[in-house]
Order: sequence, then C-alpha cells, then structure tokens
Amino acid sequence: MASDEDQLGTITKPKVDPKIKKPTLFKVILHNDDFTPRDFVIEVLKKFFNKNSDSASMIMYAAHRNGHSLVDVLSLEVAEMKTTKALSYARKHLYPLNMSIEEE
Ligand code: TYC
Repeated sequence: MASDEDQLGTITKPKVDPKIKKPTLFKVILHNDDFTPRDFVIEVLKKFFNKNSDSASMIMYAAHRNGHSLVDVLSLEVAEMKTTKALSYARKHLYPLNMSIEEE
C-alpha cells in the first residue's frame, strides 16, 4: 500500500498547510580581490565555514577566476554570524577579503 493510500485503497492528496512556509535561506558569496593571498582565503573557508581542503580550494579558485563564488546556503542568522567572524579575522590580518549575503 502506498503511503498516501488508506486501507480501502483510497488515495488522498497530501495536505499542504499554507501557514507552514519553507525557511528562507541565504547565499554567502565570496568576492575576488587582488591582494588577499590564496592560502589565506582557503584558511578562512576552513576555519569559519567548515570546508575541507579540497572544497575550500575549489571555492577560492572559482572566485579567483569568475570574480565571485558560492560558499554556502544558510539561515540569515548563521550566514551573518559566520561572515562577520570571517571578515573581522581578515581585517585583523589587514586583508581586504569580502563576502556578501544574498537571499536565495
Ligand atoms: N585573487 C587573489 C590572489 O591572486 C586570491 C583570492 C581568491 C582572493 C579568492 C580573494 O575571494 C578571493 N592573491
């Protein structure tokens, strides 16, 4: 019996509650610049966005080549917290690294 069938074999449509909305998600975008060292960008992606070495390198190179790249898709609260920490770490090291947050 399919999960949307009752014991008499009647198929019921799944109910969609209009009050239940999908959570809004936000993209964290990494922007290229000419000054931040590649290894520092990779370090930031590993330290603040929990990326492994391979995916941190791919995200860094994508931004280096294309001007920007997608780091992660997160709730606004988490996106803001991680981005703020990453950018203040970059400023502490005097690099102009930039990231932005966009609604998905
Ligand atoms: N373009 C930088 C360089 O050549 C490296 C870099 C990559 C900087 C990605 C920022 O988001 C960035 N040193």
